Amino acid sequence: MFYTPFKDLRWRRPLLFLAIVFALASCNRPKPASPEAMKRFESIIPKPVSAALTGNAFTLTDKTTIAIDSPAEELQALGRYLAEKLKPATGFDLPLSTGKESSRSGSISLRLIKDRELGAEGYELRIADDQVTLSANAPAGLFYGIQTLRQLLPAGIEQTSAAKEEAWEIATGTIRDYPEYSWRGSMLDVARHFFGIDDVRRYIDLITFYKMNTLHLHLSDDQGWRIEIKSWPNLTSIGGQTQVGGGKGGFFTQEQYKDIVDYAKSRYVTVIPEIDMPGHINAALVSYKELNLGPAITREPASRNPSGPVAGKVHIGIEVGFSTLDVRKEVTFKFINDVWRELTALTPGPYLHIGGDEAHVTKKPDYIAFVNRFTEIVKANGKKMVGWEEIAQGNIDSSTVVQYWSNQQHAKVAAEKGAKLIFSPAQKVYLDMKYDSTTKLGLNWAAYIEVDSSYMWDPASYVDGIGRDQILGVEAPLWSETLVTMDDIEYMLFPR
Ligand code: TNX
Repeated sequence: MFYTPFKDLRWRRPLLFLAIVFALASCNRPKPASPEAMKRFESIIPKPVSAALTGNAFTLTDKTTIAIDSPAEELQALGRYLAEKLKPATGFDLPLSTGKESSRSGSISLRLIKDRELGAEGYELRIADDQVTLSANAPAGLFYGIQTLRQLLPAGIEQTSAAKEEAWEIATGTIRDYPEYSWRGSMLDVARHFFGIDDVRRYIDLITFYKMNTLHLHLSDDQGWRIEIKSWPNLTSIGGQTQVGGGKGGFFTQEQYKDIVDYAKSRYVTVIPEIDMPGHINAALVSYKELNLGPAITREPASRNPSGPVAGKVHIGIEVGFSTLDVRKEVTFKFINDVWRELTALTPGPYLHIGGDEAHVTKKPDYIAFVNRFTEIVKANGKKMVGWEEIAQGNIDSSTVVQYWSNQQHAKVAAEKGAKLIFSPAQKVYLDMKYDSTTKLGLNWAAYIEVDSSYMWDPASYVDGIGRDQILGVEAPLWSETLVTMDDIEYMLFPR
């Protein structure tokens, strides 16, 4: 006979006890985080204010729930957004539940709190091995916390169809984050080459993954006019019909543009419309001859044409600085007023961007008078004016936002006049600059911009005498002279 401890009563009790302890321990025992999960935790872009690992892992499964502490529609929409983002790759249909008690083991809970330090866009993400808690003062903060959560999961989570992942693991710990600047933007040039609403939506999704909140759309330039203006229909029926290289161009109807603005809003992005004036305006000059002062395409300083204005020729090249509105004519201001009245009606955000760059053939006094008059037009529309750095030459004040791109002198003058600045130094953040001399797309007039160079600079110490208080934020423009497809866009955008 063998000796069987289970039949021996003296053994039965302690063994049973051990079995129970073991069973309990193995189901509650936190799983240590994998090195990959810890690495993701430490590589969030942009870098959070603080991120402290605690060493274990939370695993997303088909049993995970999304718990929302309030029935408010905006929070419910954020819950749905999170579920939608997690579904394609995992195949999980994570249910939403509402109410404070719904936050429990196995949930990712979203809640509003009061935490002064986090401000309007900050969040705190606490990841325990059995539960994730995302807290913020306002919905925007929860939205940014969700972006962090996406970055913490294995990269496969971004696939649009079922991904092979052994475990959807997130390292445990606490992340607290809030932005250094309120204007975190990118500009997309839809004028040189036209990009339609699906591309713009995707662009919005891409920039929000990195917590950007501003999309500046460059809606007009010499080569094309891209937004329907009902009172001046030729702008799109003539001025919108081509692009660099002579392709077919295109434009947004006002309905489509509204869709973009609404979509952006659902992603906590403000759209800034730019109509570039008084230069970069050939597409409008081609559309309406009364706006011209002379032959539209000339590299000579513009002079009044004695025989009256003539419509220009379409421009499909990439040279800049040759066109100007005739800013001494009232019809020009009727045009400007009509355009901005219609665009203001499509713009819930506070800013209108008037361009103002490289007006090389506008006489200087005319340019200054133009900027000054524009200040009034923008105010009359109840908005704030944004313009490229050259507008610093006009009577600007603290309500004006000046976008610095190349000339530090203009930036300094703007700061002295009390204006706020957006920093877009071409040598650092012009995403249309080539990475190096072998890059097939892009230009190189400002610099070759390698990835490290685009990261290694600090706006607050970039221009002598301009500190953080005067800087509203940073914006990376993507000019599209050489970009034709969404793939081209993404190649230049990432990883910079
Ligand atoms: C300069 S930056 C421009 C654009 C060009 C860009 C190309 C600025 C305000 N004007 O018109 O597209 O360079 O890099």
